[in-house]
Amino acid sequence: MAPSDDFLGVPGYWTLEDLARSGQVVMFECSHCTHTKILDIPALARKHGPQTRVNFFKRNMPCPRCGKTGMADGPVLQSPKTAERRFQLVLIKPSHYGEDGYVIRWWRSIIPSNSLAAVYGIAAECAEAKALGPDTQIDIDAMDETNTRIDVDGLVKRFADNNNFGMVALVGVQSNQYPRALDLARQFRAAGIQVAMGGFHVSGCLAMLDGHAVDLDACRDLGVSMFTGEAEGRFDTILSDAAQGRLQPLYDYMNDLPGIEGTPAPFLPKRYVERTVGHSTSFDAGRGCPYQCSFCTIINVQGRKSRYRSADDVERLVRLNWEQGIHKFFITDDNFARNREWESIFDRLIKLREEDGIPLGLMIQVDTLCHKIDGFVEKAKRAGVTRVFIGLENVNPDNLIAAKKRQNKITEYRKMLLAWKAQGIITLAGYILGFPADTPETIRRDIRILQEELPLDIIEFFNLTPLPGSEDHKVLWQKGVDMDADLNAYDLHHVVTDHGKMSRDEWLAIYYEAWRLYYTPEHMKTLLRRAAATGVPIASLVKLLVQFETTIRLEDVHPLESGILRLRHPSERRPGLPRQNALVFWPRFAWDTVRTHVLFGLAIARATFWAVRIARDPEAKNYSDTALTPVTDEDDALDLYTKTTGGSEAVAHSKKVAELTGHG
Ligand code: B12
Ligand code: SF4
Repeated sequence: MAPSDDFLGVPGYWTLEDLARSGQVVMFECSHCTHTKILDIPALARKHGPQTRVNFFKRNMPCPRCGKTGMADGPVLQSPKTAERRFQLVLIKPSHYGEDGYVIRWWRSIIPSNSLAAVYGIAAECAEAKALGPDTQIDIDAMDETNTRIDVDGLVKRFADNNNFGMVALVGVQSNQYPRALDLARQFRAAGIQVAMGGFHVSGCLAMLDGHAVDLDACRDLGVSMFTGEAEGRFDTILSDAAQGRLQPLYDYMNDLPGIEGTPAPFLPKRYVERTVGHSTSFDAGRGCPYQCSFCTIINVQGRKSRYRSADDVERLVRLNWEQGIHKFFITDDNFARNREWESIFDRLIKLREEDGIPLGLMIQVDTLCHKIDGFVEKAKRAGVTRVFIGLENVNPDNLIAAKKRQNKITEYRKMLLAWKAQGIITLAGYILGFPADTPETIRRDIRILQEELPLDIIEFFNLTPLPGSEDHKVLWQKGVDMDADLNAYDLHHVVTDHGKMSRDEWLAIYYEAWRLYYTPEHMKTLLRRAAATGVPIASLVKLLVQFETTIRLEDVHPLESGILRLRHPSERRPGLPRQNALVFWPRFAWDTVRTHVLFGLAIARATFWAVRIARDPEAKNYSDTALTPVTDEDDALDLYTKTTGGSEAVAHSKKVAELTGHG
């Protein structure tokens, strides 16, 4: 059989002779580094004999780039004409610089990038639909810099081999990643490669500021095209402009947010997902949040109206992933409880799990009132939720009101957390430090309240940060209040502006202290005891405790940016900082790696030892403490209500509401 002119397939049984006769070009794609290579059929036929089958090369030919064998995705046949036009689309989700000036990068990162998956899904559909015409193939490569080194020289060469026909897309760029994104862009632009950038920094700034702040002119100066809003339904326009070498300086879709039902789902092929610990992937089942927290950028970029994927969309993407063996998902909606379709989505996931046997494991994000929605927590459990992230933010009602987070009622916290505990689901909560009423003393007191009175597992501390795109930032910026000019520091792990009651140094010091105060050996043991008593998976909790206890202590990186085995490369140091001599750099790197991993190993051993002892204790199931005690009238005496400013008013208010409505 001779291949037809437009045939695309995997004809592994063809011989080299068949191929030579057909005049087609054969393309292999390396399954390890995605390098593509056009095979020289006559040369191979001379070397291996004309009767050698194509499959032989698939298994045995080393990749010219990474040297590994296994060209899994090939061979692909194409006519010589079509193979001439291969648009190179390289999607890069940049990381940012750590304290030592090196990019934060790991052998394996903990959390997948949904922004990357979202743009990949859209781009893949454009490629499949031949968005650049029938003769143009779109080669897509996706890199999350938190787990992949961006080999700029290699990429520049790849583009040069294709006459720079293509584009680098800097994806999901947050404010803290903007300086790194520009440093990458600068190198590609110097090689004449087209670059476009999207994500929360560009979108947030254009939504709230004057079109130039914060530092957007840097993109204009470099000739980097900016994209605001969402890419669904627009990406083909960008690709087509790039293919004609005519990328516009700005694509502004900020006031035109698309519906996302039926749009391409976030998706990453397995070879990328494997770069995260636990091989989990992600999708957003919806966008938009009805609330108005003043520190939040999301409502100003994705809007306050709930936009959602349908249950059919979700089933499709789950099945697509299950086909590649992936069944763990982070549903990235900021507040899944306010997704209008939460119930139909949960029902479908329950069906996939209980009837079709897909062993779903889910993490979701919700608000503090989610337990009041009938059936929400119970359905979450049946759908496969094992971890839930709650935007608790603070225990002091005055602080919550200052942040316009009025929907957070501290009188509901215990009920909500106990509802998740009753289902054996691990709770993680975000806790913000640096609200107006905070001082080091009140923060210490509040952490003790969190430990003793709230049945919470993991706390993630953040510094209140005026993120570009938020109302807080806009107000400070308009008033000309001093804010750190280095966007790299807007990672919520730094302090970037002043506080009324603490100096910046005091604030930063209490931030580090907060982590130490919460993750004491004593409290970690209490958390494991609570887990054993309530049926929370103890091994899973051990992993989280080790991650959250060690990342700041050993790496000085926020745990949400953590991973396994921190990697560094001399080329990844922030421009402006001195390049270290290789003879100094590598021995230091080796020493740091050994030292950190010995300490990391000890932390794992210690937590495992505690967990095994607690799990084996015949009394473990009978453990109880104030936090685990069901909510009663006696709760009024808790420090949560008596010690915080506004706490007792919150109790009085909640009682009044109960009296008036008849609901307890
Ligand atoms: C999931 C999530 C995470 C995950 C995964 C990261 C990720 N980006 O996927 C984790 C937990 C790791 C994380 C960590 C952090 N996050 Co986060 N995160 C989110 C969250 C909730 C969802 C991201 C998402 O998937 N959005 C949906 C996608 C589809 O939207 P998108 O990224 O904007 O992409 C669309 C468009 O922008 C556009 N687009 C994007 N790129 C490009 C490129 C081109 C060329 C084009 C044409 C279009 C385009 O097309 C996409 C599809 O429509 C957002 C809030 C939100 N609702 O977006 C916060 C958010 C992005 N995170 C934020 C922050 C601050 C952080 C941290 C620094 C803080 C911290 N310590 O937690 C760390 C940084 C670590 C890191 N390496 O990313 C801020 C960023 C604000 C800002 N101005 O910088 C946000 C907005 C939340 C907030 N607090 O306001 N985060
Ligand atoms: S609840 Fe969360 S997503 Fe909604 S406005 Fe507040 S911080 Fe933003």
